[in-house]
Amino acid sequence: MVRDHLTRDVYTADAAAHVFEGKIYVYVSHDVDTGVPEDDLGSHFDMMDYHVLSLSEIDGKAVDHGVILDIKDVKWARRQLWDNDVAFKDGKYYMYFPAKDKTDIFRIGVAIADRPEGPFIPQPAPMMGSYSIDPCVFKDDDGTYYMYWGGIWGGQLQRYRNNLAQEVIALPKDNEPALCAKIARLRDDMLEFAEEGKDVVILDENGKPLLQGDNHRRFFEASWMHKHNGVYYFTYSTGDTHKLCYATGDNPYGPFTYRGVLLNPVSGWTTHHSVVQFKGNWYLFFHDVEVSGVTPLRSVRYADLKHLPDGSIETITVNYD
Ligand code: FUB
Repeated sequence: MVRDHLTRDVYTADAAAHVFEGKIYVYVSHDVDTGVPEDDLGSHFDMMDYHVLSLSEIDGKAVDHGVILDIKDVKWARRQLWDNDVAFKDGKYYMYFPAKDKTDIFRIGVAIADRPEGPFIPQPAPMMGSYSIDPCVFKDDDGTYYMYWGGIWGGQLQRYRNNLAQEVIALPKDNEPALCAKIARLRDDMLEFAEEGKDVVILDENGKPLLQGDNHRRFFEASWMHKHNGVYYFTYSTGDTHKLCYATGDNPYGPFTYRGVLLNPVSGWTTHHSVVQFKGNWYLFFHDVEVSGVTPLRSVRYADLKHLPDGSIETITVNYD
């Protein structure tokens, strides 16, 4: 069942849903209309703060806890607070967020809170060696935390190879292996990477890496990781083909094998999500633009997610009739 939007009072996107203290907390980008024209770099996603909404019951009313981090408090950041994620460790909540720095390069910052609803206090500088967008932090059963991140086009992933900025900025050719999302283990203090970022490789049915030209299946942005029955599910957006897809593996680093579509295209250009288990059931949180009718102003909603006995996931479709 596809459920209604969490709120119509503010525009919300890029939902990162987690269960903390028995409630679902949905950390969202806060879309606003600042008049920036739409372009292929996503300049119109000109967000300046984050909100978090909570649900005590899956069909309850969402509570908007208001602004939990404001760009004016992030000294290194210039603009565009895009998708964030939050992890809990040893009594503290750690928010990971991308923003463009004073030179218009995306970096990933960390902000810390004592409560799931913030306020989050940013660290004075972004994470060392961080780049691109869409951080997602996954805690494995052994207590290790990993960050997945990256996004092409406006997300600037094509500027880097092997974690190094390139002089010539280009995507791989259509017949070359696709640019991958990145993964790195986090340091025990949660503030920095503990290792170099590695490629999150997605293989096709023949065990070959997906190609850049395979834009109905290759990675674009919006990494998320969840684990079900011991299987690691890497889910992501295909960007210009507007799907959420999933790939499975037997460890957090992969490689992962492409399995199918998780969410068919929704209204609006972007598609971005999270997967969470609450009281024994699984849910997909995502956004569309049914409320506003325009791509830059998105609204988060959610749907039941079903893992099937063969390890696949039932494809979700929003019916706009
Ligand atoms: O919200 C800005 C960007 O749009 C996100 O970082 C992408 O994943 C896409 O949802």
